[in-house]
Amino acid sequence: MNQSTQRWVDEMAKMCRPADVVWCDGSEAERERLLEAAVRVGDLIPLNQQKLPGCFLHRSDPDDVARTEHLTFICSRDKAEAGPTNNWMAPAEAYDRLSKLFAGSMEGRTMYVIPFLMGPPGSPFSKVGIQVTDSIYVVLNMRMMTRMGTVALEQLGTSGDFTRGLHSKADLNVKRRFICHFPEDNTIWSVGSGYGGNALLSKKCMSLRIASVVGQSEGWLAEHMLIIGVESPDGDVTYICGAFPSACGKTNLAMLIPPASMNGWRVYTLGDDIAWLRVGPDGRLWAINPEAGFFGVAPGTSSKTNPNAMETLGKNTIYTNVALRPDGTVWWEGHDDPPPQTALDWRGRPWTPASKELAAHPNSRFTTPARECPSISPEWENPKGVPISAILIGSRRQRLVPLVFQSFSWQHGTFLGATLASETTAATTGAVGVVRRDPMAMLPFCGYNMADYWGHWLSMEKRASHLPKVFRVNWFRTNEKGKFLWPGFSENLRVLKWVIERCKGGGEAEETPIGYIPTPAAIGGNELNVSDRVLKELLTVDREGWRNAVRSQAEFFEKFGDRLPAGIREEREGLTRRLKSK
Ligand code: GTP
Ligand code: SPV
Ligand code: MN
Repeated sequence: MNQSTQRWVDEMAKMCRPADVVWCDGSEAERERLLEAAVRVGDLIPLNQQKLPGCFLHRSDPDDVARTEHLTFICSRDKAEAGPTNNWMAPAEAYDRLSKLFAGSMEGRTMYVIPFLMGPPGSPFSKVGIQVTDSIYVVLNMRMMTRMGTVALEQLGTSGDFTRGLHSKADLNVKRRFICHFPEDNTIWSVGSGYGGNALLSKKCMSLRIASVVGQSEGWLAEHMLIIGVESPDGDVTYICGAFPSACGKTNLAMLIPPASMNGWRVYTLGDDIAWLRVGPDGRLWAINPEAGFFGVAPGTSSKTNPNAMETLGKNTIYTNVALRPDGTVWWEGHDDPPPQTALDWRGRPWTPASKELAAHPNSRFTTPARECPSISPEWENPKGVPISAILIGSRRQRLVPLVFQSFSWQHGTFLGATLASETTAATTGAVGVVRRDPMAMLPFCGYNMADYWGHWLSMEKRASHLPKVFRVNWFRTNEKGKFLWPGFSENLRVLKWVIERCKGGGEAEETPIGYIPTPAAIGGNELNVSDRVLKELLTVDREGWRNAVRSQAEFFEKFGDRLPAGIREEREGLTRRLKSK
């Protein structure tokens, strides 16, 4: 046993005072034991094992169903390091306040020690973390979302270089909930929540908030991005990353199945939420998915929208906050099956189609191993990663933002990312449907000053000779009645096709003040169920609307004062100028 890990675990146990301490090895036998214990303490409900082998349901506390951004803190020594978009607490104060909440918080419970590896074994990209937790649900999720157990300790060897994650459900009281990150100590303390992004410390806490800081100092990027390989009919595979805010379509795009009209095309899944990108010896950006599973949004997932997910979900899956049918199977809004006559809703209360409330929570989720996905890429565990040709930056915008457009340059692409805004979703507590700024889909996940983060993106131009092309996409335009104008899902491949053509020097486009926009002919064609009028609307620049948008960007950028990189200022001036001229 590595001494620094043992010493740290002893220290945490001394503070939390668990009844016992169990080190996880990641074995099958351990999985069986954990599942049994989880069912015994009521963390998991076994589902119909004939219809859903290896599947279980978890109901979380009704006050604990999404990330709580207002209780999430970056605890850097200097407040300015956290920047104006993060909550900040001084490290000494955070340790002091949280120590009091952790003291004795595990009494009568087992403390599980979870060594985990983010990234493929043996990859130069990969990082080790150790999380201690008193939640069996968390252990079982971490077992799917990471490479857990002996494999991580082997990668660590005698090194003390690992992320220290302390987690306790404590009493699950939102008044005593904190998710604190200490980038200077490579440490995360999370108390009072058992929900996904608050409690699976490998995910947003380590792989984005902590990793973004490490990436800045080591010259790489930690991003809230999906990774796919798109095979065109000639057999060539183009790798693409996509940054979309929470619940804005990453998992769906990552598992896309081509529409019948696009014979010979194929999409391979590499990742659905997080990408780590490094400059390779060839001057390109290479990406890995540090995770090993999917923690996906259930509502809206069906054989029509996402058949690959539906197939993956049939076995070895933990469902969180979905509805339970009388036959021991699960259901959610947008499921293949019609609403059940009777069910138990996500809180376990009787539900019928006449009920006013939803059966599944809008942020209900599935946790499932990536390797079981039918579209998983043969390259997904390549220790070198895959070379990225394009980055998509997408969000939910009912108005203004066209279906797709291409940036003029890396600097302009960085500006498109920096000015990203999206309508809020159920993935975080608070109002839904409000437009907010969410740069690079990283607003809740960037572990340091957002202006410095943009500077870091801009600096990639000095580090890499062949950076990906950057595109803005928006699947979510609606008409006056709130109906989606674009069919989305599999038809999004039409957009990817144009993106790939652009990367290879082709693809018909028109130059506009905001970027290159495809001609309707480049996207449309046979069997697309969208009228010419609507397609034109999706690909038109509303100049007046964009002038207003640029004005509102000014207010956001002002928050960053002198730290705002010159490149971002230049792009804003450029856009303003282009929108003025004819
Ligand atoms: P996180 O896991 O929170 O990061 O979310 P995500 O970005 O992976 O989003 P996901 O793919 O799970 O999609 C969220 C919701 O958007 C689901 O209800 C989907 O059905 C819906 N959605 C995804 N793609 C499309 C699309 O192309 N068009 C429309 N209209 N809805 C979509
Ligand atoms: C998101 O909210 O972006 C998610 C789910 O992917 S969570 O793990 O809660 O962050
Ligand atoms: Mn996400």
